[in-house]
Amino acid sequence: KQFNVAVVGATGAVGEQILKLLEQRKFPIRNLKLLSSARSAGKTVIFNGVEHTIEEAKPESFEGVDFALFSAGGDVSRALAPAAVERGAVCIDNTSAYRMDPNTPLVVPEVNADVIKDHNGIIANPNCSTIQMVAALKPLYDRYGISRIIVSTYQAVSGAGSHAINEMLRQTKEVLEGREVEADILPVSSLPVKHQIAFNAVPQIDKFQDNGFTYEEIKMIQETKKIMGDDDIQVTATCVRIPVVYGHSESVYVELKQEFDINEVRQLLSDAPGVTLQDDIGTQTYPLATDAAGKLDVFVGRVRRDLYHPLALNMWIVSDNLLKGAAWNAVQIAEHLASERQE
Ligand code: 11C
Repeated sequence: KQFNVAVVGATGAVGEQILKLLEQRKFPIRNLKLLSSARSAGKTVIFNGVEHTIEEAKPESFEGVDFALFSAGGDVSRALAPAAVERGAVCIDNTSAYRMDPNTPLVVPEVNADVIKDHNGIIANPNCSTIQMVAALKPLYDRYGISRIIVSTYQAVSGAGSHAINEMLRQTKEVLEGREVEADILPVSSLPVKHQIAFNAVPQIDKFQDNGFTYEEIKMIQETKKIMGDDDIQVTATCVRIPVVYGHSESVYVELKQEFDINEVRQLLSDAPGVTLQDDIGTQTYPLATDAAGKLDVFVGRVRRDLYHPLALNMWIVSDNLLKGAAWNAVQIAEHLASERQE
C-alpha cells in the first residue's frame, strides 16, 4: 500500500532531513506534496530523482493527503493541522503547538509507541533535547524507576534553524579576522537583545518564563513526564547553546528508585533500541557531537556511579538534533502509522 504524503516546511533545516529520510527509508509514497509559506513557494526540490515544486500551504492542500509532516513553526501547525485533520490526514507535528495537549500523543517510538494509536489526527514529535534524553533513560526507568533527573545541555545552533548556523559560521570568521561581531538571531530572534554565539556558551534557549526557566527548559521538564507517563519524576534542566553545528550533548544526573549494578546499567543501555553505548574511558571513548552528526542513534557514555547518592548515576548523552531529535523521530512515527495501515 502506498500513501499520499505532505511535508510542510520542506525547505527548512528539519524539512530537508525529513525528505532525505523518506527517500533513504523508501517510505511507500504514492504522491508527495511539498508545502511551505508563501515565501518559499515556487522553489523546486529533487525527490527520488523527480523535480517537485513547493506550493504554498493552504487548507485545501491537504485534500487526499494520508500523512502530513509539519515542521514550519508552531503558528503554521496551529493554523493548518486542524484543516488537514478535517480532510482525513494524520499529522505528525514537529512543533511545540500540540505537545502538551492532553488529546495529542507525544511520541518517542522507543519509549511509548503504544500511544500512537490514541491519536485524534495529530501526533506530536517532542523537542530534540527531550527525545534523546528519554530514549536513553527509558531502559533504566523500566528496570529501576526514576525519581529525579538533573540535566544540563550543550545544544547545537542548528536547533535554531539554518539562519542560526549561518550566523555562527559568519561570526567565527568575524572573530578570526578581527572584525566586529554582528549578532542578529541568537539567542532568540524575536527578542531585542542578541548575543554572540561564536566562541561562546549562551545559557538561554527560547524565551524566559515567569519562574526563571527558559521555555526550552520547561519543554524538557514537561515533555519528559508526559512521554514517560510519570508525573512524579522531578526534572530540572539548564539549556545552553554552544558553537556546534549538529548534535546536542547532555550531562545527565539521574536518581533511580532502586539499587543498581553499574554493569547491568551498561548492558541495559547497550541492548536498548536506538541507543549506542560508547563508554570506554581506557580508550577515551565517549559520545561526541562530531561523531553523532548524520547518525540516527542516541549515543551514551561516561556512565558512572555518583560519588554521594547511592541510587544516582551520571552520564553523557549525544544525538543529532535534526535526525533523532526531529526528522528521524517523525519518520519513525510515520513508519508506525504506515505499517498499521498495511495490516
Ligand atoms: C533548539 N530544541 O535546539 C530547540 C529546537 O520545540 O521543536 C526545537 C524546538 C522545538 O533550539
